[in-house]
Amino acid sequence: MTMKPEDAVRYEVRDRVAVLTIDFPPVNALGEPMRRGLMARFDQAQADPAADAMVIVGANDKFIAGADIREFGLPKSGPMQSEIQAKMEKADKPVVVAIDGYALGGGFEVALAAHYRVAASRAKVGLPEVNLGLLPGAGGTQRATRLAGPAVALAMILGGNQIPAAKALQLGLVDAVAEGDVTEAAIAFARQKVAEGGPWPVVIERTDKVTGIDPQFFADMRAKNAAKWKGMVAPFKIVDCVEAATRLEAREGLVFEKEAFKACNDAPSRAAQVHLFFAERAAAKVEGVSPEIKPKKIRSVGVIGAGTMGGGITMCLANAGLVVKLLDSSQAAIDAGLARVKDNYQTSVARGSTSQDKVDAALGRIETVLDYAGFADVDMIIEAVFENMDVKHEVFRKIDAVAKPGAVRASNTSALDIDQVARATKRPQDVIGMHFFSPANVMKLVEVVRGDLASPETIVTAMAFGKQIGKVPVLAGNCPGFIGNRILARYGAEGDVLMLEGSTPWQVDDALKEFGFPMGIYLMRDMAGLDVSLGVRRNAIETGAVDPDAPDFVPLLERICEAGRLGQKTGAGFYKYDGRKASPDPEVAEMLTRISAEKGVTRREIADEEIVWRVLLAMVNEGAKIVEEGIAQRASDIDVTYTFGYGFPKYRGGPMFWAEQQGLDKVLAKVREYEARYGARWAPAKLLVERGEAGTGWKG
Ligand code: T1G
Repeated sequence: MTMKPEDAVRYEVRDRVAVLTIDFPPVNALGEPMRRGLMARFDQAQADPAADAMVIVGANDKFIAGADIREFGLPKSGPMQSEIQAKMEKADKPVVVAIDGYALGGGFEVALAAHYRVAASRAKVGLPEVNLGLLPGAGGTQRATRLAGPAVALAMILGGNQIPAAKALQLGLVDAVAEGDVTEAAIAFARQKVAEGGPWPVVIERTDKVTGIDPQFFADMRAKNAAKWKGMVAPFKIVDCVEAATRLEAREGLVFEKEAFKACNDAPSRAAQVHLFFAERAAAKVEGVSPEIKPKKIRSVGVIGAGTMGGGITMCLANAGLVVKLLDSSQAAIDAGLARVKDNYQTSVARGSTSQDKVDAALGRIETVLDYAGFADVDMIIEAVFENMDVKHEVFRKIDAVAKPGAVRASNTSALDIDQVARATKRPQDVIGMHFFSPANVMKLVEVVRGDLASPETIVTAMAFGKQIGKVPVLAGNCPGFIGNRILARYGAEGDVLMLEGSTPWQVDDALKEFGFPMGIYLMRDMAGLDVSLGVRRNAIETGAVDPDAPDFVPLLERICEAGRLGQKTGAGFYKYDGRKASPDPEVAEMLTRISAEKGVTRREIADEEIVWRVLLAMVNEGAKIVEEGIAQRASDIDVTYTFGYGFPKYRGGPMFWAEQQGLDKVLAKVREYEARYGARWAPAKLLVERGEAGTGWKG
């Protein structure tokens, strides 16, 4: 039952100021009932002789989260946001918004149509539509530019980030910041403006920030980002709109923006990125666990291993406000690890992505310990030690000796069997995998790996903890490679067969880059170091996951490593290097020719399209198997994993979403074609057969 408009926006008058309180759970999004309520209450305030001014505020300490994303793609009804904004700007009483929590997207666009903006000191404002493949479509590109200038507007809209109130005040995006109750502050502010008398400032009519702008500024912005924005629509349209604000009359600019918004909304990228918005939130939900089971509170964490991963994890935890105790086996190892952490922080400060104050505060939360006894009081312990089961067992036995009962014991292992790790401790129910991705202080994805022995409480605690530290957690079952690396192994093997048949590392990589990946499989391996890939391969051969005698086994990696070529760090790998510059290497092409001959394969020209389809369908088919085996809770979790951890382009929504866009019936037909040509490795997943034959999406 939809909420009645009069309930979505409450009305009262305090000190001759009409206070319109938006209360539209869960985030005060601008859904139809809220828009109707806002319009009705606005007219009421405008006509109310007892009100000399009006304040618009959100209930539950938040203003407005933006347009209601659930309405996208649906026929619009009720008053349009632009109608409400036009009334606000024409009002003959001062309109003040009181912003607490956040004012985002359409929410901040409502604020920009007010005469004044008062923000609580803890509030944040932003125009994050670009994260949905969109742009601010209710005047945000025009009003933000006219209020703060094109440089600030572009940074804010292209970045899609949330700007703290103090910074927003400094940028001119809000007029005042209130330490106390922001509604009271806004009422006082409004009364002050009434006393001063009008006219009241209308942002869209301002010109001081948009005159005399050099058009080269926008051309440079497009050129600088052309590679990064390739395949996307919104970023380019955002630059166009901000540029339009500097050269068109206000109303023309709004029309220009409306057309640009439509182009973004109609593009496939909007559906893809809205899918990811909801998929990311769905991924955080653990199916089949009673809502009675609550996550434990995590306030302090012990990290074992001050290496690259341990250091990155430590930074991530300290940045999230947690007390971190970092342990390693020697003071020298700890000092080296801490030095690396401080270097990383200094790089971030130099880049302007954080402040020295924040870095100092984070460093103040990091303690170093040489003895496990230092972990006696922590709520969680994360080990990031060498990937060897004996080493893990030794570490978990030491944890047992000191950890308080119920402390969560997490392993950062990227491939080992988490149940085998758990069996080494007296409290296997408290053991969970938390597979971070390097660099751990940057990469958003964390795979929470649940073994059979993990308790539901441990699982929900680890998932909530993933969000608490600003990560995107995905729950994974305990199988070789979990979700991400299991799929990587499958499509990496398909890339190898493509090379056996006639392709090259650079052709495969270029085809994937053209599709939208920032980097191809082989360049990525060269950068990680081929000794790492070789170790993974040897492990797969030992466990029987890979058969080196199989006709489709391609020993190119082995031949390259035997030639002492271990990737970028040795100046040669799948590519040859001039410093960091990679280029095709005839030596590798020659190796491939020999391998094809040894295998009796006649090499052929392979089109990029075949490369993309075979690599992507290898991902999709393996992803479907992972879902049907229960290793992933849902198909969209595969999309979250691949877009947040493996470089799959967000504007394509992830491999499973991409497959749905092609049509699962077409995908199934293609996989069956490959199965007929190549045999068992292309046997279609049962889930794909069911959905492909039914012609539905993954959910059925
Ligand atoms: N519309 C509909 N539902 C939304 C929503 C929205 N804008 N934002 C959040 N939700 C749901 C979300 O799916 C989840 O639902 C619940 O609210 C809690 O969300 C014209 C066109 C506001 C910072 O992009 O960034 O305005 O899972 O878990 O961590 O120019 O939600 O409980 O069923 O994220 O406290 C622009 C998107 C829209 C902001 C809160 N605005 N939202 O974070 O809670 S486009 C955005 C967020 C637009 C205009 C254009 C965050 C949050 P469920 P949550 P949170």
